[in-house]
Amino acid sequence: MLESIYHTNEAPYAFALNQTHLKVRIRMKKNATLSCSIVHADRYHSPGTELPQEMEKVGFTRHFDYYETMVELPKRRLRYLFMVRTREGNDVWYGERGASMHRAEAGYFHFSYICDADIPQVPSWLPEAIVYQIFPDRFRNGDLTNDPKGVQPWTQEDKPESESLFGGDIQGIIEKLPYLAELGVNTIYLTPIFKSPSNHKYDVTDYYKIDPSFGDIGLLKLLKWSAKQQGMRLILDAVFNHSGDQFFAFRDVLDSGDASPYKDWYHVHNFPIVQKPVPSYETFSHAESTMPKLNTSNPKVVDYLLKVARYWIEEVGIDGWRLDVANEVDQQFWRQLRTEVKGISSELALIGEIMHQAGPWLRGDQFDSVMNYLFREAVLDFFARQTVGATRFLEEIVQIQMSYTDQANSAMLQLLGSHDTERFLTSCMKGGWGWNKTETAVARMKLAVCFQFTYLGMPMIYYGDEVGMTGETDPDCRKPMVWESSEQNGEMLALYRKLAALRKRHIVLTRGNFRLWFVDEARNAFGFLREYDGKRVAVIIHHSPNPQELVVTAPWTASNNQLSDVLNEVEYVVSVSDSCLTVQLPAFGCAILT
Ligand code: ARE
Ligand code: CA
Repeated sequence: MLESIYHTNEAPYAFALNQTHLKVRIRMKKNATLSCSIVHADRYHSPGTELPQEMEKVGFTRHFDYYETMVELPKRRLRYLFMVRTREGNDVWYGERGASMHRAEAGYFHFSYICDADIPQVPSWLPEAIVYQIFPDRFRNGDLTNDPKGVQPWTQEDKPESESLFGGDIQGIIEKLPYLAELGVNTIYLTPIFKSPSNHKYDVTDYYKIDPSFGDIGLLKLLKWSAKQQGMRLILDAVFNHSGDQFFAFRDVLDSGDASPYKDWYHVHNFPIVQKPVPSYETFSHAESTMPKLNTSNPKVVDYLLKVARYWIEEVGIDGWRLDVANEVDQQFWRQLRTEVKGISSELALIGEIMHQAGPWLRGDQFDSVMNYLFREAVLDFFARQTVGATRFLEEIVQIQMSYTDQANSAMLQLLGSHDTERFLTSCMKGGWGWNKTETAVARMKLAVCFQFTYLGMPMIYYGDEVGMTGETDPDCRKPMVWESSEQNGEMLALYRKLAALRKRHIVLTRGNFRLWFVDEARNAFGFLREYDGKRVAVIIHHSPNPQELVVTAPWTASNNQLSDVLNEVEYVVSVSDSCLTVQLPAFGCAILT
């Protein structure tokens, strides 16, 4: 197992939590170790003065076990190596020179100094955020007078096409703030609202104007103000990877070609510039001619975009940005954006749109969070597609978690779907056992939502998911919001409200760490604990179509041997003789025990 041991002195294997505490993680071959300790001292103390500190096994993935601990560094400096006890009872030493049976050969890792500026920090409100994503054209039409030409009736019958317009607007969102407050969300994220010819507005014409079919800056200010009255924050979508082809700078390049002062704002392959049949410049995706890619290594472009980011924060007081196509823009640009934005306030949120592994962007110098599509994939596999069992699901969840710092994990935007994907309920209806698909689809989605709301990070609700909306991928997932209560799934809505309320009531559900409690592969069930500041919650997820009685070791010793399930409002008694807990779980049931 020597070759399987891995650690490095940077995130996510070593990262500061504050000026004097360092989180240290190490990975090794699964089931090959009995224990692991970190042996450490201040870097300036003489070698040999290191003391061992036992690490905790915090999780496993398909092939690896992970151990973690928090080391206190009164002087901010650390020298360390690891001592791993193998199943065979041998001691292996592991330091910057590698793994060895001899301590002297292993060398030492150094975490040289915890510099203030390098401590990863996320806005303090992110772990408590419950985010509601709105695609403005489809949420609520609050003002018929601003409707663009060709608006379709607000019904579910006609499938939305790529070009469809439904007339939703900012006034509609303001009107529905009480609905959102009652749902329990505290953060609204709007996909782009700046002037643009499309319904989605990812092809921006003017970064300083609200699209007239949505409203104007006055109305956005009113939205921000009204949301604040209801305790809600507002996040907007920034499209900085590309502009629209109607954007003034690109128009100028189209008009003046090589002579345009804006020609270096883009990546033009050759002049004369052509849009069709194949654009002679870099674009978003394959050849989206209406989305020319901006050259963010041009300081003028950087300056322009940073001013845009600043403007909406200062003028309207928005609480952060979601950054479109974040993984295709240079990281140097994102660092500059962070400096600019955090210079205004460290409480402003920066959330990247990165659908894959996002480690490089989440080390504290670029984003606070990303839209966690990897989480969505894992949840889809287990709850919707049912292609994996409980063990494999947890392995995937742990793998994602172990690739980020604690700070990033606490702020990750956990989504089941978005305006770019099939809706989660639709995936549940397609996946799974051949029988009873439709009936169990809702139950399976509800169970997934229970997990989403009791796990780390910020749960995100894609508008309409809470009332049982269905839809294939873009554009079908963008149907107009269902408002008639007779057409809404009331049980789904009630569950979302309940979970949002529980998250508010139990701080441990937002601030607590995550520890596996048990996995029962045969019953396709698992349990985990969230712990914070002496408070604890235990969650059981039971993904099976049959009601079952589960007997598990009590998650902790309660003084009165009583546990309350705050989701279903039942009381359980822990058997004193064997400290076992017997829980009655309905089909696709969840229990949240305090
Ligand atoms: C339009 C049509 C679509 C059609 C497409 C074809 O609506 O039906 O398939 O054109 O070109 C915006 C609009 C879209 C529009 C698109 C192009 O919202 O409706 O599609 O512009 O005009 C990748 C990127 C990721 C990006 C997705 C869409 O990495 O950044 O593709 N997401 C953002 C926004 C989108 C937005 C844009 C970017 C453009 O959230 O809404 O699209 O500004 C795998 C890959 C991912 C890939 C993903 C695609 O997971 O690994 O990298 O994401 O598939 O789903
Ligand atoms: Ca309207």
